[in-house]
Amino acid sequence: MFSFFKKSAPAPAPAEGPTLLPEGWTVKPASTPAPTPQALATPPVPAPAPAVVVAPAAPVAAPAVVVPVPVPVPPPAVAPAVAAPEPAPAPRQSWMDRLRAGLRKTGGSIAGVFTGTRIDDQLYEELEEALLMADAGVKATQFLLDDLKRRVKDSKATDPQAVRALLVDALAELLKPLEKGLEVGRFTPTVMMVVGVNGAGKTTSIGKLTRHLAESDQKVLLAAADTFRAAAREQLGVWADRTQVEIISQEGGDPAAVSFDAVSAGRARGADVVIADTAGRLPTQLHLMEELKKIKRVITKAQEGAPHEVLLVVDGNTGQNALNQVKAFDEALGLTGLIVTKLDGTAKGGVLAAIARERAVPVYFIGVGEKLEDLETFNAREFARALLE
Ligand SMILES: Nc1nc2c(ncn2[C@@H]2O[C@H](COP(=O)(O)OP(=O)(O)OP(=O)(O)O)[C@@H](O)[C@H]2O)c(=O)[nH]1
Ligand SMILES: [Mg+2]
Repeated sequence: MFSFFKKSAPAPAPAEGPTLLPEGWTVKPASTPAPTPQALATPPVPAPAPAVVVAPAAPVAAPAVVVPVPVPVPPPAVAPAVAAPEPAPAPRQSWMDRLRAGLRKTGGSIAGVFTGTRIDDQLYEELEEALLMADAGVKATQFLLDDLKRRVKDSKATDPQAVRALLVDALAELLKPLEKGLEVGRFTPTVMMVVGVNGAGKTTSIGKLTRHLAESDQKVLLAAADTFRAAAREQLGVWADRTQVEIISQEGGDPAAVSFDAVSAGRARGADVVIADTAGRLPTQLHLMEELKKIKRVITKAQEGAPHEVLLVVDGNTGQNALNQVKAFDEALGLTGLIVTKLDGTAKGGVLAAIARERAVPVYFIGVGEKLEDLETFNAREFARALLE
């Protein structure tokens, strides 16, 4: 059984202290932006503590305590590493079908390599070409080829279909380090910051994630920290409307201030999860990357140890470019997880292999379409099978 996220018991609460603000940054009760009407009819946010200018605040390590949860939550999504097809529960089976359909373009050209009758140099050359075309990148392609040749030798495989099955094993093993479930419940609230280039699917993915969380009785508060695009707030609102979700927004305001308010409000209102949606930007736009760093710093001022998750949303369609984004955003912000969207209809789904080999940031979710059910947890073997079987 697969669950969309893992709910953990709360970690011991950190000692309450004064609100720490970054250098040059003060928050006075009078200037605290009032929640907009879109912040839904909720009680006013208690003003942050009087401004205390402290620089620089020492980062506080989150307590590394993992407590088993005595709640009826299914175990984390880990598929047994066996070659035999494992029976999947019905919803997961229909996800497998969608995943398979979505990855057909990428998988088709790789699977085509195994239609011959002989295992020879030509097969390996064609496979190398197919993997490179799928944007697996030079390093992962080389790694997979070497690993596959070793497996073929060890198993004494004689027909190309057996080689294909061995490639499933090799790919599943390569992708395994990317498999990690999103965890909520250890911190109250669990604060997530979502970043990425323009149009990657940030807002849509937050909407889907929010629905899943809300349906599991998690109280979610959204920060519309994309203050550039008026439509962004409405877009979030469409998803939020159908749930018990609040949105903190301030059109044209400072995204760091909105994030600060949202985290403060989340704490005051007992939210389980606060998610900040940020505006799209290229990692080469240095001033905009600085702005993201500032949002992250200010979130830490609003809650010690936060943000607990810095999630990068990448468009799987962009192939090797997605890998470059992972590297650049990771260097700037220290990513904790990825959401890889638009794997439907792309011929570049091999990029996950490149990410696994070159910058193994966990992939929490993958998306193969625009609907709620098109975003699901990532499972390495499932992905390898959907791609190659
Ligand atoms: N085919 C497909 N489309 C997707 C997927 N995820 C998101 N989209 C679409 O991608 C488009 C952009 O999505 P947004 O969520 O607005 O992207 P964003 O990253 O928030 O964009 P900005 O805020 O402008 O940077 C929308 O039309 C979404 O419906 C996916 O997995 N597959
Ligand atoms: Mg957006």
